[in-house]
Amino acid sequence: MFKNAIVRLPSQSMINGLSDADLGSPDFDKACLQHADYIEALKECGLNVTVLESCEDFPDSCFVEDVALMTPSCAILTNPGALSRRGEVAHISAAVEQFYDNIEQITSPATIEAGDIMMVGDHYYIGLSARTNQQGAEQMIAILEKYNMTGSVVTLSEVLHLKTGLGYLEDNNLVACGEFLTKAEFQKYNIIEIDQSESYSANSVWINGTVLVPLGYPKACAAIKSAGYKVREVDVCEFRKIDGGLSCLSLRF
Ligand code: CIR
Repeated sequence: MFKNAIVRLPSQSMINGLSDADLGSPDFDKACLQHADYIEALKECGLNVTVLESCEDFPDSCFVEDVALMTPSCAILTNPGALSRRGEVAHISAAVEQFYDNIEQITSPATIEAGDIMMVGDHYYIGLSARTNQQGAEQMIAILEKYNMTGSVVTLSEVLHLKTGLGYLEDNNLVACGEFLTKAEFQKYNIIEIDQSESYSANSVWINGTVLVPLGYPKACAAIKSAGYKVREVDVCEFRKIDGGLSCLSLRF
């Protein structure tokens, strides 16, 4: 079960966020309303939500998931592969210190963004992506092992981050799309297949028995409901325009 979440309010500069989406610029005012509803959804799942001020210098800084990995034993500050995002780490550390005594740090030349890390119990799958390199994965695994946890590497080629196409819903259930459907390491899970036409919804998030699903993906919603979960839809279409999904918008621990 998770108790806490940290989020950061979107900055007006989000219109300049990194994007391959080709969906136009986000509407800042709509994004703020969507973000407020996202916070509400986290609270409905029983989380205490720490809301950090927006950070204009960093257009992608509302995607706090990428700059820290919060485990039950320690927090690990990352070293984002996107240079424009590296400075976000210094801005999250004070908030992380409020909750953790054990704080570790990934250092260059290793790079890693925690959107590439999926937790399954005390094991962490780490995607090698354009943002996360082999050294990043190795440093992360060494830190996890120091705290009696484990990690393994997953290759990916079709999506930005591992969790762009994959999400663990606890109870041995995964939502997965595209290249992740056939990977050998995931065949031991019950895979809830996300249709390619709804690929964005593969970034759905389990929180304390409820699954947050992005609004507008009816097939995914139905499949997750029929697997027995309570679903809470959240409209994050303005964040999708800069390649952000539901999981990216919070740290949950
Ligand atoms: C980026 O490209 O870094 C942001 N525009 C989106 C980050 C999304 N984060 C995530 O998938 N964990």
